Amino acid sequence: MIRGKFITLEGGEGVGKTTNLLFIKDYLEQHHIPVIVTREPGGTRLAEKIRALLLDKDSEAISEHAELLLMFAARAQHIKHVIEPALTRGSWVLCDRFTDATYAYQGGGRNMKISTIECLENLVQGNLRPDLTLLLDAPVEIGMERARERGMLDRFELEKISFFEQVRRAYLLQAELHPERVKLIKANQPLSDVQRAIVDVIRVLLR
Ligand code: Z5A
Repeated sequence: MIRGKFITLEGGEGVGKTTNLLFIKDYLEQHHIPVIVTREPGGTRLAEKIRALLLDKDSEAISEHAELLLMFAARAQHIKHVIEPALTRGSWVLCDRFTDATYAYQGGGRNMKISTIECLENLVQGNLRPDLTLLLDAPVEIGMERARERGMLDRFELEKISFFEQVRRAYLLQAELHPERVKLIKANQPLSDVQRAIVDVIRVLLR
């Protein structure tokens, strides 16, 4: 059995990850590729409970270390019960956020040590890394405006604009550090143009 490909979608608030994930799923299915769609934090029953704890804006103040460890606890469950089994049976996995989000939010946004994140990444993931990461990038205000229009904001979405600027910079750094894996897509253009750029990148994986 040929192992499936692991594709992640990344970017700040409201850049269009969820919208484009469904578009990519349809595109792959049209090419007869078995695919599952999942998300982080989340993707299993336990990991979804951890997600609810992490996004709850009314919880007690969550320490930075607790936040980081909860992200990786959810990820460990997700990898073991969803991602690895799917890849092994030949299915492709499309995941709404993965560890680049940890480098961006906990590393960039919260200023946590990159070496600590790397250590947890190696512990929890072993050799598992995405085959392709689509980084949807747009000025922070555009994404925040889209998120605001959607209504209720979660614990992360209540952060200050400077936090999201740091997140964006950290994401762009990930693209610089891993140019072979992380492909930058301009997300502040009409959806049809965003999707054309996505197809150009995905097509290469299909060859
Ligand atoms: N987090 C973390 O800190 N560390 C980690 O390791 C991980 C996550 C994995 C939950 O993520 C939070 O967890 C997240 C980071 C943290 N914090 N926040 N915030 P999430 O993925 O669930 O949350 P999100 O970023 O807020 O996702 P989102 O708001 O759902 O955004 P999106 O999926 O990128 O956008 P969308 O729903 O597809 O689109 C938003 C709207 O814009 C929608 O109405 C679309 O129709 C519209 N849209 C999309 N594209 C376009 C274009 N091109 N033009 C015009 N309108 C558009």
